[in-house]
Amino acid sequence: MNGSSGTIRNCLMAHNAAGDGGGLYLGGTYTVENNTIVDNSAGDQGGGAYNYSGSSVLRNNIIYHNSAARGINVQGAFVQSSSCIWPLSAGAGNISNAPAFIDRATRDYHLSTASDCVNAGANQGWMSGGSDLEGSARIANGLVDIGAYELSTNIPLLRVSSTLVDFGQIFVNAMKQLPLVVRNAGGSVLTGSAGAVAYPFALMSPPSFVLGVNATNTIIVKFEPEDEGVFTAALPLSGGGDATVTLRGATIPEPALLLLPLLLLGSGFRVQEKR
Ligand SMILES: [Ca+2]
Repeated sequence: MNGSSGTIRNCLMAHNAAGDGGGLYLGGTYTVENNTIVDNSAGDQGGGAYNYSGSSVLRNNIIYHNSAARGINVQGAFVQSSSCIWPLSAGAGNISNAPAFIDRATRDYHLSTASDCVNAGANQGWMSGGSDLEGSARIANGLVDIGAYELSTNIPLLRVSSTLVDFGQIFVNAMKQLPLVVRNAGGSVLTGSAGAVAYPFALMSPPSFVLGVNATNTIIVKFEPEDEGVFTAALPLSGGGDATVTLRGATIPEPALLLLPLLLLGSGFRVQEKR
């Protein structure tokens, strides 16, 4: 589409090829929202989408797994927000993790429950009473999903603030605590729990949690090594699709060992003073 304006909404554009703009070629001022633009290729610019002139809005789109010589997924003037596009661009709500489709190999581009695109879009006025690509309600579970398909099952979805809790280095026999926030990104109550973790890590808060829609719970994890070394352990979380968080920490040498070379150096100076 060239030299004009308009809205492109709720479309799947996949497995196309072009010189520029493998999935979508624009030249103008468009609003591009809630589309899934994947597995396209461009010989030159913009494997997923290319804007030749003007500036277009990209909102709530998945533009991923495309290829091009320049701009693997997107090239040209776009204002991006609440979209799943690699590489990550500035703009509110953008994410860059892979979209986690049901089965990309068989071209099933529905979102899986593990997808970070679920409930990660920005709601718009047209969505109230509106539908997605398949005619399902455009908003399920209170928030619109990124992409053309809404995950309509009304299930709890567990999300963690980070898949890695890194304690860095502390002294042997020292102790450090860090928080991990779990959230229910789904549309019904989540009943979950944190499993046991191995030494030298331990949970400092109750392992079980019940989360309403969009509610959070903070799990406190302790790192208290009694031996030197580098430690990793898995923190398994159950409920809402489950998740596993990696715990990592290491020790730094005992203070006495650090001071030993300084003490030897100091005694050397005293010997010289005697002469
Ligand atoms: Ca949703």
